[in-house]
Amino acid sequence: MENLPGGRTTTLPTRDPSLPAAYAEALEAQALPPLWAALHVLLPAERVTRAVPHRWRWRETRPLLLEAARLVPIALAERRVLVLENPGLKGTYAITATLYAGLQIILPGEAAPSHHHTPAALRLVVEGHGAYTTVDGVKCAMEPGDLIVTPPMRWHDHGHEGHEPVVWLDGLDLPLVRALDASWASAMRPAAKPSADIDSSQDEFTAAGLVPRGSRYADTGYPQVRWPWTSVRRALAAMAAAAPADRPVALRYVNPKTGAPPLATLGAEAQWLRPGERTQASRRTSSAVCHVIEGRGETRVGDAVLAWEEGDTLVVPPWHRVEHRNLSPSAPACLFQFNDEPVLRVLGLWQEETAP
Ligand code: 1HN
Repeated sequence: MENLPGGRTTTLPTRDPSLPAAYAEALEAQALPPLWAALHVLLPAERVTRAVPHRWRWRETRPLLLEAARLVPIALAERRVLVLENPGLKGTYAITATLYAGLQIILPGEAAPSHHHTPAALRLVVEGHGAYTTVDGVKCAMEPGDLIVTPPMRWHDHGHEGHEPVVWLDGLDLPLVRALDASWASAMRPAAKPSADIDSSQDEFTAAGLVPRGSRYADTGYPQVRWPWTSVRRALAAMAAAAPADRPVALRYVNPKTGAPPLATLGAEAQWLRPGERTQASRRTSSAVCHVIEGRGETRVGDAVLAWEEGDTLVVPPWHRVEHRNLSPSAPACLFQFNDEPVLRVLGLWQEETAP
């Protein structure tokens, strides 16, 4: 895998210098570039990405978020977010060619107004208590480690009834949707009172393998929009207690009625690393954003070794070999990730290679 500036969005060669000048000009005048001038850039012999492995340390991003909350009124920003922009993709607001990630902060009493848009979004709560996101009228509590999804074109807003700043990680398919020229958002409007004060993870989807015969929630195609961290952690711990030591302990978040990814374009997973565990190296054609929910360790991504602790976020560009290590001799580590795997799969492009 190469992190080349020859990647996707740079301008392609359109001229063959060996052609007679008059002919080359005629081609240009007719908007007819010769394919052979660019064929091996369009179809490289080795996979190419401009995205590079990178880590954002929570101890560095946190004070900058708190400062944003002092400097920028929510009414002005609408969404108070510092974007995790890949250093190889400057000026794109993208963390990989397809994925967007940002850290959003909201203060007690603040409200981020309601809107809807074509990109799909998910939120993973990093710190703080008492905030909520309302998705299509359903009020979803936001506690540390909780995952909330806002599918395309669903109204959503954020509020805060607690006493300390709340920060979450936003993940969107925005660069992908922009590449499709399909990015659009409604105007903002003040949040309406939620129609349901709790979400289905609290009353209808409380146990794996059970789905309600009839639901009190509107049938939106997304029966579950919140996955509380307490449930996910309990499931990981049970799996870790039973699994052989050489089996990875990882769970995929799915639509509980269909088993499909939680969003058409975005997959999400939680992984439990036992004390001292080192995962088998593997690479995938999908890209991913990993967030440390608890613990400390290091991850090799391609040639980079990124040390991490609670609250840190890492980016894994496509086809980069990944190997996680929990550096604690006594405590587990929990990593969350979101990825574009569903897109690669539906296009027939998903591949994984595990080192022997
Ligand atoms: C968005 O709608 C939110 O609703 C956060 O909280 C981040 C980044 C790009 C586009 C839309 C939100 C976003 C976003």
